[in-house]
Amino acid sequence: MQNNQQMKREAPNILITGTPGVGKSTLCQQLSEVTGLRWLEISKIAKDNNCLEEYDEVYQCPVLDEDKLLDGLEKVMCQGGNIVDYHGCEFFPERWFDVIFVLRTDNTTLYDRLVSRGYSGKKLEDNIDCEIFQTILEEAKASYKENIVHELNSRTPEELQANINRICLWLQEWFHDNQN
Ligand code: DAT
Repeated sequence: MQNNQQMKREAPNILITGTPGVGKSTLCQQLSEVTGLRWLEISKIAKDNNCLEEYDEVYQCPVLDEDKLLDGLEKVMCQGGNIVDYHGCEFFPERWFDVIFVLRTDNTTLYDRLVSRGYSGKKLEDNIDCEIFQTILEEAKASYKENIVHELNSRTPEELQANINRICLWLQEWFHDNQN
C-alpha cells in the first residue's frame, strides 16, 4: 500500500465524519466554499451512482455497496483536494486521507436536530447512542493513525466558525510543508 508521502497529492484529502446530525454537511459546504476544495457527500454520491443495495428495515437506511463506491472514487481521491463527508470511516482506504476531523455535539443538541429532521424510534435512539458511545471517534482512531484524528465540537455557530478557521489553518500548514 502506498503511503501519503509517496502519492504526492497536489492538495490534501480531508475526511469529515461523525454521527448523523453533528453538522458535517453544514461544515463541508462552507469549507468547500472558503477553500475551493471539492466536497464529496458520500451518501449523495452513493445514491446518484447506484451504490445502494437493499433497504435495511431494522436500521431504516439503505445498505451501501462499498466496493462499487470505493472503485468509483479512487481516481478523484488520488488527485487530492477533496473534503469527504460521511457518517462512517472504517471502510475507506487509510491511504486516502491526510487528516480526519470527527465532529461532536452534546446529546440534547443532537436529539433536537435529529427530531427536527424527522428521526424517531429506533433510528433516533441508535444515533443518540452512537454519539454517547463515541462510536465514530473510536472507529476513526482504530482505522487511522491517531495523530491525524482530531475531535471538534460542533454545537454552536461560533464553534462552526472556529472549526472552519482551524481546518483552514491546518490546510495552510499542509501546503507549506508539501511545497515542491
Ligand atoms: P450532518 O451532515 O452531520 O448530518 P448537518 O450539517 O445536516 O449534519 O446539520 C444538522 C443540523 O444542525 C442542521 O439543521 C444544521 C445544524 N447545525 C450544524 N452544525 C451546527 C452548528 N455548529 N451550530 C448550530 N447548528 C448547526
